[in-house]
Amino acid sequence: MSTPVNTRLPVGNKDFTNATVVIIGAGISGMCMAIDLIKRNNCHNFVILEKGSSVGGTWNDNKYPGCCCDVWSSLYSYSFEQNPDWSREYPGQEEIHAYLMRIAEKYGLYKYIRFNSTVEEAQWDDNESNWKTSVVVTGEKDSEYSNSYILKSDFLISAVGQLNLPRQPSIPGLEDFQGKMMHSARWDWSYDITGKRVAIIGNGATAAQIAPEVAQIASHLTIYQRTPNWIIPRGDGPVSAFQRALFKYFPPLHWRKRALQMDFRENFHTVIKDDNSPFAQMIRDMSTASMKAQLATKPELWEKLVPDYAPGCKRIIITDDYYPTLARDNVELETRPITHITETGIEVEGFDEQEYDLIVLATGFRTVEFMHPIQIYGANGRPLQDIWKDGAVAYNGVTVEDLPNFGMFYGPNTNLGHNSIILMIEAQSRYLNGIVGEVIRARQKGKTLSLKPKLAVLKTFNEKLQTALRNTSFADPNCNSWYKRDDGVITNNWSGTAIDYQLNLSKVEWQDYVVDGTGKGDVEGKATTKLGRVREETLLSDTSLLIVGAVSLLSAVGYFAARSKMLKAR
Ligand code: NA7
Repeated sequence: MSTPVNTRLPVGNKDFTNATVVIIGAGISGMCMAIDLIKRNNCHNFVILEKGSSVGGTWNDNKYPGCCCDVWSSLYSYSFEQNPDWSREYPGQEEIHAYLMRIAEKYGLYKYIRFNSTVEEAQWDDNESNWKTSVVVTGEKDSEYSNSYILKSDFLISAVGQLNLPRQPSIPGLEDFQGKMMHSARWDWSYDITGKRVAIIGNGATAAQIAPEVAQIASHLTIYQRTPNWIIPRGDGPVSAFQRALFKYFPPLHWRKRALQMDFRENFHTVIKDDNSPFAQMIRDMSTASMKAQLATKPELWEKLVPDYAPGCKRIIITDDYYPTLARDNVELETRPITHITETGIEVEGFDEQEYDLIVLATGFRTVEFMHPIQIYGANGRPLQDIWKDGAVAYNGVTVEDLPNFGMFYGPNTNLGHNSIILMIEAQSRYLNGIVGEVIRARQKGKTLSLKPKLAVLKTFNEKLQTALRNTSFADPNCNSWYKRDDGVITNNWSGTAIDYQLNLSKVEWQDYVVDGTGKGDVEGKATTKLGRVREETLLSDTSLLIVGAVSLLSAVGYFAARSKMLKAR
């Protein structure tokens, strides 16, 4: 029996190297986990280790011109912190980042976060039943106190995301270029593009956002496309002040907007499930028609821009200004393969070099190596590389074979092509907090408790998932994408709808876990813990909504009337 831990106390100076829970990453996932630790488990004894110097994760990393979300703003926020004030239908990076900083402030998360702290390695200790996480302090002044240390914890959470490690393309000569080169996720705003000759390598969601901004100020822009994408209109625009006021004072209207957007996005899953569905055909038709209409003056590009794979196999790009950008006189689309990067420019097959001042690498992220380059060692010192030698697999996308008391957000097979990732993250947080809750209770009693998924359960889960994925548009062999490995195995995406996933994670089946430690008796006999899920889809008919709306309107009017009466009476 060890000393009971007061998990309500935040980690202070004296216990700097001990925490009940360690979370790696202060992005949307890490913040969600932290908020739920406080709200659901009344646990304050945790530390968030963040490599960067701000919260926001991907929304702090990606600051390139035009950076915005391709999910509607009303749907791209925590369900418990819906923001009535989004200025646009599709939120820009700065607005999302500001929203996340506000949330961190509101929930008092800053006191738990250690910025400029890079996790290099984490090892599970079978004897002590805890994780030992090696942290390197990269902040110059902070490292004067100590430039590295080991942080012990009962539970370890990875919230590093799938899109955090920029991918440098393997193009010969990449290192030789003497001009300016930057990856989209490391944008240098001190570099002035005005009047410059710019190349963008890649034409994915990121390039489609950068190109329209760069084209307006650069003297010349060439976009190097390897594979065309299905592109559909975005229909972006400002959210009027009137609409925002309505959302602020009558939240049910905002909930309704979000629920309708959720319904629409969930229906979009048909495209992924059935490549021959009318919805999939509609995407093909809409994409081709809008491309031809917007590029009426450049018919020579048409054939190059129509994909030969199923819509949804690669991420469908949602934009209003990509084709108009290609129509500009100072913009060129290059589809011949790049052979070489020289000191001054780029060479393509059978053609001389084009010279550039700036090369933008919009070449995506290292997505299939989850958590890379962090070294993880689980039970009996087993390295994660060995556990995942046949590819990354996690039970429900969150817990991993031979990694006791470990949970991950946005892990293997939890990405979506059709809906907001925040829906998945909230479900993961609920589920992981259900598991962590038991470990916390054990620690409060001075006991140890460790949980890891049973191998047989994990295998069955993954086989079912992979069977379903083989029948989705993601699996179309005519396309490569960041959703899958080179051998075609889809390691990143979920097969079903967001609701299917939420339902999967709405309960913890304790029989799915191998339980160990002095507190195992409290968990072993348990059957199921129901956690529920956040219902995002439309719940109320229009009539019920009208009644709810009328009641809130009357309450608001009543409140203001009573308030002004009181003020007058003073
Ligand atoms: P993506 O979607 O992975 O796109 C990367 C792009 O870079 C894509 O067009 C690639 O062509 C291209 N690429 C990658 N390597 C090379 C080389 N070596 N030569 C030429 N072209 C190359 O990344 P994004 O940043 O656009 O988007 C990632 C996600 O972030 C997005 O889905 C949103 O969810 C947010 P390819 O298509 O592979 O032929």
